[in-house]
Amino acid sequence: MGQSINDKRKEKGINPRSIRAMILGIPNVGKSTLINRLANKKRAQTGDKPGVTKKQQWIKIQGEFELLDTPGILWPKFEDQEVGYKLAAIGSIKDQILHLDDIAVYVLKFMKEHYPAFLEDRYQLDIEEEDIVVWFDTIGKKRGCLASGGVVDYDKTSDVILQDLRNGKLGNVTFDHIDSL
Ligand SMILES: Nc1nc2c(ncn2[C@@H]2O[C@H](COP(=O)(O)OP(=O)(O)OP(=O)(O)O)[C@@H](O)[C@H]2O)c(=O)[nH]1
Ligand SMILES: [Mg+2]
Repeated sequence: MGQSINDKRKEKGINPRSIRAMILGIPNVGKSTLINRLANKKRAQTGDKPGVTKKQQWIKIQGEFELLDTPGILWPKFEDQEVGYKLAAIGSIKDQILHLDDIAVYVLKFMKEHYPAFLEDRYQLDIEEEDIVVWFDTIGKKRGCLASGGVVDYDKTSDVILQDLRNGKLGNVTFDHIDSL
């Protein structure tokens, strides 16, 4: 598209213009990483949490091609609570403003329905168990999430479950299936 514009400018004797495009999307999905990869240089800051890019930044890719890195954005209100849980689970919402135990419970229930074998593999859970607290106890003990007195620390356990999910330790999980869109 840019080439044809620049060809016309050239015919008229006007200097070519840089081709500029904007990269945008929800937080923490790899926008800045992609731009760095295309630029072949670490120009944009990246990190495994949302809100790493704080302001817009033009980055030269090659020749007369530039990409605008932008801070991740979310829409103001989630029409469906489940959308919020999914975005929280994948790390697109700051953990500090979430109840991580709620998110971890959502993840476990989702995995029970869609990926039971992954849960059995990683934590050797009894998939038929109805009481989610028993699962938390099993995972907490297995992963060393213990408070003084040897009781399971549910906050730490929630954190471990989310880290395992985000690091791919629970397997390749997708929260949106084509048939559910
Ligand atoms: N496994 C994997 N991790 C990736 C990939 N792309 C990015 N990441 C990681 O995902 C995390 C987020 O990457 P960023 O590039 O900072 O994401 P962003 O979309 O710019 O995030 P904000 O600026 O916070 O909106 C970083 O820890 C990256 O290393 C990928 O293709 N695969
Ligand atoms: Mg970024």
